[in-house]
Amino acid sequence: MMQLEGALYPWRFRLVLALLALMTAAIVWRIIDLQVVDHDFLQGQGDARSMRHIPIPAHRGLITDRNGEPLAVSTPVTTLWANGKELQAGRAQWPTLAVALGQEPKAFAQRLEQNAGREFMYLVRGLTPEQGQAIIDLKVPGVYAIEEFRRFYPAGEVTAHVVGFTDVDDKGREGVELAFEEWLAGVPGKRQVLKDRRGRLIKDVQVTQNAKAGQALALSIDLRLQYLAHRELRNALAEFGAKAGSLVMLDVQSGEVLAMVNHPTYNPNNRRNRQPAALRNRAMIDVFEPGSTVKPFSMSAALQSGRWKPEDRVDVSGGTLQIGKYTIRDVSRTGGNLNLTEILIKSSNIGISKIAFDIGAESIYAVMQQVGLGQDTGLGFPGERVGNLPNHRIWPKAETATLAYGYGLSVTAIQLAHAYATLANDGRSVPLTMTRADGARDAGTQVIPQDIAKTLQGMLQQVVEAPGGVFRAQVPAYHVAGKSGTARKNAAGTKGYTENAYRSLFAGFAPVNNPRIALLVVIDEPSTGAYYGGLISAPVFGKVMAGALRLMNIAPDNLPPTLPQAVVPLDSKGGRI
Ligand code: 59J
Repeated sequence: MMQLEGALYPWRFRLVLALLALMTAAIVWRIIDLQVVDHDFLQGQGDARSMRHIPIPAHRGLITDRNGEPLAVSTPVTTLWANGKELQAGRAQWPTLAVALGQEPKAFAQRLEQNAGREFMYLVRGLTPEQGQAIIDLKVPGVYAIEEFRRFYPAGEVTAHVVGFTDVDDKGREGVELAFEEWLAGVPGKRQVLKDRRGRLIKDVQVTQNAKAGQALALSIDLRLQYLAHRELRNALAEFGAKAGSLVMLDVQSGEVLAMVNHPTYNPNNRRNRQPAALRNRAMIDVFEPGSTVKPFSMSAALQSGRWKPEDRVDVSGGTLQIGKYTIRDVSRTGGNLNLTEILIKSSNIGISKIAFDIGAESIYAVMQQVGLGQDTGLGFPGERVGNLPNHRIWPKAETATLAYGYGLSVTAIQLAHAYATLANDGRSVPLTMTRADGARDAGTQVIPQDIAKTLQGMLQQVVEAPGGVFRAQVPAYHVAGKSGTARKNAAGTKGYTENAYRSLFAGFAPVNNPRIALLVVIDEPSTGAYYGGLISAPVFGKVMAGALRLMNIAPDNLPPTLPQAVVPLDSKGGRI
């Protein structure tokens, strides 16, 4: 066939061959041209441009208090960096750049010289986008910008332990910022760009994936109450020369944490000079022996046993009670026969111990467990401790007594506050929450029978209101219930107790006729002489509770009876007739 065609049209066949040969030659020439002649130039061009993906930072969710007050805000910032090698080309502009950055020109030039060999150095971080653009507009060779977000904490040290903070990469490191990381963080996007060899952006090609912003989070905290608590605790610590302190305020009905403060605290906006002691959210990560503040729960076990009524009496004379080699003491040495309410008012260790011997430690253990002492709160807060409520198959007498008046177990402040909230909520335990409880609420679990909870509320009201009671916890126009505690601290590294280091506590709730707020104040190692919980912590309780009841518009349950008003007849213009 070929031959036949070739024979038929010889000139056409040759023409096709010639054309093919020409085309092949052209291609070969082009290959040689590209691979050999122009090689260096093209290699350079290829290296010089490349498609890269760079991340688009996602906006981190806003954290607010329960009323929408901002507690953690992400603002766009510009970070300027420089390529030390490229900088050398624009030396003449260095002084202008230094002034624009607010730096001393000589020292600045020296720094640039030192970094002349480096391809990356930070010039300044966290400028406003306007400030950043103004410097980019100077067009100094080798100066570049990165867009970032920076977290700002408007309430600073007042909410530091609750809110926590993020690291330089905007990731949650502590507190709510860490606990709710997934909720807050969002997902970074991707942008395709054309960059040169030196990483200089030549062209913004396209956004391949939009950043997905994080979600906002409303905490249960009320910033007004938080400020109030912060101030009163700080003042008390200064007045009594105390080492540290915590305060926890709970909404009795919803389980919401309304305020949680600790001292010492820190400014989360300042990344430098963070002292480990100041970072501690003590209310959740420090455990302690609660001492006499647990006596109401031991008393609950007594009433629940059916063997004890509030008017029953216990002989506490002598001021000491010997249990083997172990001595139980009443610091107040009241003596005599005390009824159950008086045992709480006088805080008699002997009285509650004798009751404990009668009802057995198991029943006290059960109540303490059910109100959450030494139990997981379910909050899942970073670093939160569970504490320890020890159990025994057979309870020795000494352990029985010390459990009843608050030693040998360890709790966190949040647990102790929760236990009082349960008592205040007529014995119904509602799970705690750090976020605003909108709408549907967990009805909770009845852990103390309602009538017994109400009886205990009345007894604790006497602790505050009876003559010789803890009057410093009182609040004008409201009935308050609560219990003080003064506990010797463990001597470090021993099983014994110190002679001169105390923890002063007051826990309680109000208004007694319809309890709404539970409050715990813990003050660590007061040093100016006084150290009783009723003297150190009760006044803080009283002031903070008074402010909270007013700020939350809670109706008073203890108004003085209105005086009869003299009726003065007035004329139509309001004047006296
Ligand atoms: C106390 C304890 C330590 C541990 C004792 C306080 C014991 C005990 C061994 C001596 C001061 C003090 C397990 S006191 O909280 O009884 O709050 O207003 O630390 O008893 O056996 O110099 N509280 N406190 N006890 N330990 N172990 C009283 C009482 C309490 C008061 C005052 C005076 C203690 C009324 C405490 C308060 O109710």
